[in-house]
Amino acid sequence: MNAAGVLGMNQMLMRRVYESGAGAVVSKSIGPEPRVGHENPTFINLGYGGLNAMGLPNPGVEHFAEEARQLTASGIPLVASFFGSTVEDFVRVARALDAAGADALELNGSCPNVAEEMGMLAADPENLRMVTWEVKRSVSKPLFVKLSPNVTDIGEVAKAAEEGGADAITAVNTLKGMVINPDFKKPVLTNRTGGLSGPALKPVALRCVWEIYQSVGIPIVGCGGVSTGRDAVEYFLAGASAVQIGTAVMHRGVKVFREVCGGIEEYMSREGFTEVGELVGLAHG
Ligand code: RRO
Repeated sequence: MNAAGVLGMNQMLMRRVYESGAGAVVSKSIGPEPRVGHENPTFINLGYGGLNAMGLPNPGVEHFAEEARQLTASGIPLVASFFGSTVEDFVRVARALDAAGADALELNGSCPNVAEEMGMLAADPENLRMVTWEVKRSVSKPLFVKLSPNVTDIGEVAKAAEEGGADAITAVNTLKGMVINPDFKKPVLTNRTGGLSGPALKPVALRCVWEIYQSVGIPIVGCGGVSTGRDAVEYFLAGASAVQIGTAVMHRGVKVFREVCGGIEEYMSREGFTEVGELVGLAHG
């Protein structure tokens, strides 16, 4: 899959992701109302990763539902990412995306770039359990819960999501960071802080998947710095059953999906595996 936030704003872009070899597509996180997001600069290419503070720009659920309908009518599997600032918001947006034909929903409780009440639901296990529960009982589709690496015990947070009824965990969102320009003596991003993604995030995200695998029984979708087949295999060995690709799409374009799939196949045939499932969690012994 593509990671939420990358080529997920409309059905034409998501169609392109699917036609480029992704098994399913993930939307940008959709909220109750349209949002323009933060002012530029909102993205810095650090070479070893990206730092973004987009600020949840999205067309709002009413508009996006139409994009979702058009996409799913052609049989393309859609995971609709969504957020809210209250439980009622989360439930309302999730229900609308469910009704619009999304095949699964990804609850984003982990954006590092907005005010606390909207961003870091996934830092509080109790709250996350409750919101997951309320959403799960309101929708008919599988519910993924996307977690933040900016927590002390991600296993505990994942457990709370599982207890709330999550069908899968997506791990992880971006790691909070910042860049200061010494000439201007100011943070570069308008938002000051942002979320670190790409290769720099990979060891952290992989460790998160490892810990989550030891703490829950539901499937894990790995996300953070995947750009080759070998990266994806590392995630499978740590316990993920699928991966999402974000920053690498920005650097290498949509061809990265086929290249990663090809790399996974190459590894599997060389090592004598026939199904990805055989790799899942293997590094735990
Ligand atoms: O839009 C963003 O600033 C953003 C979101 Br919603 C998120 O979940 N993760 C991220 O790094 N940026």
